[in-house]
Amino acid sequence: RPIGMMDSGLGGLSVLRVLQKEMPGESLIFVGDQGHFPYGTKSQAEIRQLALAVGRFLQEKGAKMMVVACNTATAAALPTLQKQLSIPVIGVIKPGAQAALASGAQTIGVIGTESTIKNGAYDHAIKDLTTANIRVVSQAAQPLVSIVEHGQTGTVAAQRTVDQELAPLKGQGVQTLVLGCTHFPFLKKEIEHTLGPAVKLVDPAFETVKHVQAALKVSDGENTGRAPVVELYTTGKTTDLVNGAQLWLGGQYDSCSHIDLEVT
Ligand code: DGN
Repeated sequence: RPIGMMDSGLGGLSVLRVLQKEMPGESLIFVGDQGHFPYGTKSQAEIRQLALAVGRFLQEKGAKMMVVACNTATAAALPTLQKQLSIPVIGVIKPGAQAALASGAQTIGVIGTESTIKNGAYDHAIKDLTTANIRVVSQAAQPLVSIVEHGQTGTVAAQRTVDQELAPLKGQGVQTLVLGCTHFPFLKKEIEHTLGPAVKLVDPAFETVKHVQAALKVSDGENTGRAPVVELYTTGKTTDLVNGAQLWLGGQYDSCSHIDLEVT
């Protein structure tokens, strides 16, 4: 059975590409809820409703697990999804917080969508994991999401926007910065250029995939011997997801289809 994944858009592909590399035998079903993009400016209740609709779709498709490859949806909906779905659900925030703490930083910066930062999800996750006196400096950087979604990375305008959005983090003593939105690893070069080599960037995808591996080792002994299949679905335009998958997965997928979700 496949592993199900979701995001509001292309950001989730930054988690999918790591999963594909680390677990090449797994079939994957990815839903980009691009018809409802962006999640980052919606209310917690709306995000919960949408994430649950995607979760139900993945479950009906036979997914054995749901990876919420979206910080905004993880922050707003993880406990709801875990309660309402019968498959295990893994988010990106606890893994991201663990990876940030493992870097040994005393001052951790977090950038994310408006919703993730307002929710304080990383502050809580970090405080839950340690009693050490860690300073967390959070900064919403919502405009960076659209740059990635609209294929504008690597442009002068992208660099200018990253410079502007991250300016408040400068001079705050940030040693490690969590890319707390799955769209942001696709702007890694621009972010490195703005902050310089002294700031370590954490992409939660790597630790998230370790959580997936650990969960499957316990719950799944499956090995069908069949070639893995990667299916992409979008609630928006298929061309948008196809273009993203071409750019960020190097075209490594089998199909891309449009779906309408039943949002209740
Ligand atoms: N990729 C989503 C996240 O990790 O938060 C961004 C959601 C959005 O605003 N589109």
